Amino acid sequence: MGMMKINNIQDIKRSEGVIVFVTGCSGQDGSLMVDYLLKNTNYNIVGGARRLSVENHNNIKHLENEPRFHLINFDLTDSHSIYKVVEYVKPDYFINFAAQSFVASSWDFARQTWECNSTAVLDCLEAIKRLKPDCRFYNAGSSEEFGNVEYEPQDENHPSRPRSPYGASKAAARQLVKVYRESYGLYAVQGWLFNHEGPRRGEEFVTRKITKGVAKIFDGIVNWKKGKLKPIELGNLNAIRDWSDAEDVVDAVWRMLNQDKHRNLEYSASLGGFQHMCRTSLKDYVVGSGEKHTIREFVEKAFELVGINGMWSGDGVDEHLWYEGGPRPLPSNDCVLVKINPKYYRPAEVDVLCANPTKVEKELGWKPKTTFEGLVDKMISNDLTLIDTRV
Ligand code: F7E
Repeated sequence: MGMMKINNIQDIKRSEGVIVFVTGCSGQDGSLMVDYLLKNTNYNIVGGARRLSVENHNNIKHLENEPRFHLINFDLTDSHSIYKVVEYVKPDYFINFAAQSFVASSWDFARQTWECNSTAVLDCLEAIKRLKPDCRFYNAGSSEEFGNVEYEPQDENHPSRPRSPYGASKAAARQLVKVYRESYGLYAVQGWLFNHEGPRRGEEFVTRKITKGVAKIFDGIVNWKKGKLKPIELGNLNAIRDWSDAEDVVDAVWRMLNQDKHRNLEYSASLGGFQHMCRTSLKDYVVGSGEKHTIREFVEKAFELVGINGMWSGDGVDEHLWYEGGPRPLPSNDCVLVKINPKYYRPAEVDVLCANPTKVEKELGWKPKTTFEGLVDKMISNDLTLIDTRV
């Protein structure tokens, strides 16, 4: 497999058909959005990814020879980069999945988080308003905006109570999206996406960290590689999250961008009619499974799926998961599967998140396909394959 071809923006000719611009297209959500659009529409897709000295195109390398996909270098924190795309490509949809998306890093890089997740969103809105006012804009919002929650499950009316610079940045972006929608009639929406995962998830997020760690331990036990039997080091096991399959979530995003089709909204073909619909009828939706699990339960499910039994002992920083049996007996019975490393504790924690997806299901017809167990299984199977190829 060669290097991905990077296109010049100027060379992407505005064709007759619809063009969708997806930022963060080498990330989990961006790449899944591109796959979804290739499968479900006949549109052309321009994908923006940041140029890195060491390329990371794993999530899009299967698109190398896809004629409807055009990769460009793009940096959300450079307003010129945004303006150039909107000016030359004139996209019909602008889906913003680029972000500083790792909550834990947002304390260490608070300003960068703010610039990428809030200020840059303002630049997108401003560019669209000036150069392509009928472009539909989606910004990735987050359940982290709810933060220190007031009630469960959280719906669209839950107040914004962020607990991290990340949550605050997404909450600010939401206000900007709303202001531009109401002031200028832009089709601009921002869903509250609860945690969503899959094989393309970055390895520092807790789900992927666990499935990758479990796959390594499984391999270490089956093939008896003592050096590989390293415990997975985690932080707060008591946090509760609502995990969905990211593939299901991008479908909800596309529905949010096409509310007129799902909710039979009337609007005249003129820009005035379009803007009136945008000002008066568009909604932001909560997207999640409505099911909650602790990090500890995720760990248990992951080990269970590869046939490893564990037993918990201790509390707080002393909590451990011990090997109790599985694919083979081990020479010693002191094998630790999981231990706590306090460096993964956060300065402030969001203890529990759980979505109330009633509105997105009823009004947009969204229906997730993957269950919690199905999701963990999908991630583990993928991580086991990655190990196999290295043996
Ligand atoms: O943490 C706990 C950690 O980093 C989940 C992003 O997509 O979803 C994601 O944010 C929980 C937290 O995701 C470790 O303290 C324990 O309570 O997988 P995470 P997140 O922070 O929930 C929201 C909706 C977004 O919008 C974000 O962009 O797991 N946890 N031990 C740990 N977390 C990590 N990362 N690593 C640990 O070792």
